[in-house]
Amino acid sequence: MAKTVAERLVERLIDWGIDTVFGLPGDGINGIFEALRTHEDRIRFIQVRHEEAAAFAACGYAKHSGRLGVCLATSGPGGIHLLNGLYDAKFDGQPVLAITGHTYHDLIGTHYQQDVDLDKLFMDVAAYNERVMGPAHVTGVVDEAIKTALTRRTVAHINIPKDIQDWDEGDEERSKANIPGHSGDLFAPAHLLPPRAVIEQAAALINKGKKVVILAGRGCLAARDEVLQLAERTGGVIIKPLLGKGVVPDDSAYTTGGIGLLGTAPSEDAMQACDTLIIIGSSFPYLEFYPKPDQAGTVQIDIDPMRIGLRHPVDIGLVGDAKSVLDALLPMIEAKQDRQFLEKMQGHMQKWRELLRERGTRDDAPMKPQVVAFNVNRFLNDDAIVVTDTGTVTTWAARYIEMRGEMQFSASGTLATMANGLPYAIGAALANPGRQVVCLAGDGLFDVDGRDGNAGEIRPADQGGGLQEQHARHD
Ligand SMILES: Cc1ncc(C[n+]2csc(CCOP(=O)(O)OP(=O)(O)O)c2C)c(N)n1
Ligand SMILES: [Mg+2]
Repeated sequence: MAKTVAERLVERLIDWGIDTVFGLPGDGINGIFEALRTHEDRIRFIQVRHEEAAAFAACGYAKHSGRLGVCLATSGPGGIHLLNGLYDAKFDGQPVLAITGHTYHDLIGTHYQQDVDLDKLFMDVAAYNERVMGPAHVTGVVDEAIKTALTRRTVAHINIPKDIQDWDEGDEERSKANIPGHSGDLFAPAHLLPPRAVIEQAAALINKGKKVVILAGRGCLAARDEVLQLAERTGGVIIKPLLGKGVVPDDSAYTTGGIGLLGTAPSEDAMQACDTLIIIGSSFPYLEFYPKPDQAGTVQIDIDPMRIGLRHPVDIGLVGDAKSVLDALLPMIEAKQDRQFLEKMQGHMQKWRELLRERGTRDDAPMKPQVVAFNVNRFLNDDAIVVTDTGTVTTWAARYIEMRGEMQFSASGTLATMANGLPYAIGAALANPGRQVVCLAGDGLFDVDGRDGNAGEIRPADQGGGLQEQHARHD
């Protein structure tokens, strides 16, 4: 039987290994829902109660799996609702594909029902943004959208008018130029390494340093051992911006924890005193917490050349993934005997930990939020995934949750948008079946999107809500 555009879409997603789509139904995506229904043995649809939650869940899924997150929304208002979650993914560098509907292709631009050009609306948020024109168009567009999202670690968007979703080969007028099957479903990640001479220059700068600070962001999450080795050899201090909270455990002798408004005093002390700064996989935004621009010799390692020198002047930039660059750099780093700077910061950290314990064990009423966050640690598995909302709750999570073992952590870092936590947790749980997932949520969760806000996701199923795996229906 001839395949519809929607079937081709869903089958191409499956070819790319996608097995989870977060979304909310609507008239403008009925064709896609029918295709999801007929392929439900190979791809699951997770229904949320607000499209913003679908985009957050896709972002949480990506953050805690390293895979593409996918969300689906209907034409007009459904697509508009996705935006906040999509900006969150864009700002924190997560690959997310958004799929939306549009009104009938031949009524677009005539002020018809839900006639919102989402491909125009998404021009800023999406690095790839395309409207599907027919059956012969869809496969190539899906391939480019997914490759763009994965390569640039950002948002891609595909929009399909509702009637076109149901078109099949019988409606097709394939252009001669469009050879069937010409595009591929393969993502080949780049493995970049800077020239050896530049790595040597970086090593020489680092070897001169007496007070070394390593700012280890989310780009280091897969390079824990290498970051620890760098600290060990340089007698340096590891500072973790919020998204890098999981890079090294909090009880490591080399870390002074977080930085910024949610960070620790010892990290601020270290930044103010350092003579050498190594920024790895971080675009931590708060400029006032960096060393003064002429204070420290600076090496920056980042996978994206655009980020070199973004927040702080850099003497040497090394472009590549943190693990590979550190593997090449580490043999050139001399083991420093002088541990004065590290030991001084360890002293500050001991005092800081005492302060946290004192605040976390207060017994006055009403109970302080620090006490809750402090005690949550007792219930966390060594591989727990902890996510947090944006608000004062982020401070308690950032400071009091202690990363151990293989624990992961996430927050809406650069967009700092409210009520992301619960949908993040849903995405994280679905990407990591059986793993403990804990969300530190603010009560803003109940307010932010109107009735029950994003907490609509926890309404029991028998009240018409709740997280549930839905069988797509065409009604
Ligand atoms: C979408 C959005 N609206 C408003 C803000 C500004 N803002 C940041 S935190 C916050 C309050 C959050 O309340 P809650 O979720 O209860 O967390 P709490 O601060 O109480 O821990 C607000 C309004 C924001 N960051 N994002
Ligand atoms: Mg609150």
